[in-house]
Amino acid sequence: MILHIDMDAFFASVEQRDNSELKNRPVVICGSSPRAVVSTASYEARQFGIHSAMPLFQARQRCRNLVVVPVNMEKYARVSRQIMAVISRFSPLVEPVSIDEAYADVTGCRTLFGPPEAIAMQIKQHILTDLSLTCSIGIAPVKFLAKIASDMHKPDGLTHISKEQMPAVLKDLPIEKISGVGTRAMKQMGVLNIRTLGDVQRFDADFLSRKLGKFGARLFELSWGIDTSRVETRSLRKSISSETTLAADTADFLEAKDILLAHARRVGRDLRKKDLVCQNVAIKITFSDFTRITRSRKIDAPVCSGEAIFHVALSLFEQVPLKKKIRLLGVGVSHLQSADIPVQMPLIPPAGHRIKKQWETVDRAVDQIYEKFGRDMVTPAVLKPMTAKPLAKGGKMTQSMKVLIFGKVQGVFFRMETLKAAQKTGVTGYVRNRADGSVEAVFQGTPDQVAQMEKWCHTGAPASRVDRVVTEDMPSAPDFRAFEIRY
Ligand code: DCP
Ligand code: MG
Repeated sequence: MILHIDMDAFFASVEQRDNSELKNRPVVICGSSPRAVVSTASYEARQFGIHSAMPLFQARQRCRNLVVVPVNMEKYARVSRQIMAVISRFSPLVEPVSIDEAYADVTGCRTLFGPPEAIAMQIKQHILTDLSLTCSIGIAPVKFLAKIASDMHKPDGLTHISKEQMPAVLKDLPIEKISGVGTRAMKQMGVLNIRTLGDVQRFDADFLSRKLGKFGARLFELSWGIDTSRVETRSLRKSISSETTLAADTADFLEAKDILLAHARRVGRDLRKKDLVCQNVAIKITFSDFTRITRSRKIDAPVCSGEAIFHVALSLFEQVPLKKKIRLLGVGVSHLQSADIPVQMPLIPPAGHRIKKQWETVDRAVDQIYEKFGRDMVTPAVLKPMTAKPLAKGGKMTQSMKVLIFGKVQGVFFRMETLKAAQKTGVTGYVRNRADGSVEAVFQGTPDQVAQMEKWCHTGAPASRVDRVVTEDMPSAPDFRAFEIRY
């Protein structure tokens, strides 16, 4: 028998537990940007129709007294480890699947702890008394049904689907309850008039495979209650990803590229921290109208450097026609394996192999600096964070502007001349060449100074031909002390 344990409104319950003022109130846990989305909502907030992934502004519209609490991931990770420790007291076969859920195979634990319901009740009791939190547990002969069962009587539920009850439950089970059903599969099943697993039973395996691919074959098995997946104790994570909702929707390819690089580096760092390598890279884009696409690619040899991940992510990104503005961008990796597993190298190393290895060495060195001195000591020049700074001394208004200059602007010369002009004007910031041949400059100073520099960009240095100048006000002022040339 398999147990699936899932915490109730996890992040919110932890915060309500730790702050008595939040008890019985509609609470959402949310990032801090103005466009943040809800991570989770307390059950009180859910009564207003508020749910995970809902933009905060919408949640506020639904409930005027909503309490917004910032995410404290470290705390939730700590509590998560405590929960997993409780479950592990009852079975050696525990598979944590996310921060707040785990499977436990309790087949061989009857003599020690009693039948599955008794074990589930003890786990619930310990989580309540030791951690002051509630969870919901599903018990079933197979994994996928245990997960469905844990969701049936939330919060604080305990649902047992016995072998005898399985056929009846399967028959009426709506297919959207099965994890892994994407919108495309849903559409195709709609065409076939499939709404429940009972409907799936009307078709044979070949037909479903033809119509729905690999997923069709799995669906066929599930419809008859067959799920051969086991509880995997090795807590190797299946995927690692990093994504952000942008501060403002963008259609700027270069900006998107920088964001992809930042995510790729973060994912690479996570991989190396866990001594893992990946062989599949994916990107996720949500557009301004909330439509979402994902693209992924398997790569020949496992990698763990941010640069290698970025390379694949960028080539995936370049194939996506950008007809709408981007709202969210993310990079993820999967097909993970331990970095220690020896990899068969081809006799002739593939092109770029040496460079790939060099990047891994650079990344590992940077990891060590991070560990020792904190996150922002070393950052690729293109990703230098633009941290908000108070107004300049004396309370003078400062303005920051990013300028992109396209044309035959003759890099070195243009940069030197920009430096001189900027020093003369007294602005701070930087100028640098971009990979596409354009020049990027960021100026910070009084609005007058910035306007002067912007004008200067149009005329440019003598002998340079400026075709197009794109300016953009920057929301936060960068921490510049002088004006510099960046490479
Ligand atoms: N989470 C998140 N963003 C999402 C979904 C979830 O950050 N889009 C986080 C917050 C949740 C936690 O993961 O607290 C666990 O996710 P669940 O789907 O299990 O949701 P909850 O535990 O919050 O609620 P439920 O009682 O429905 O399980
Ligand atoms: Mg949960």
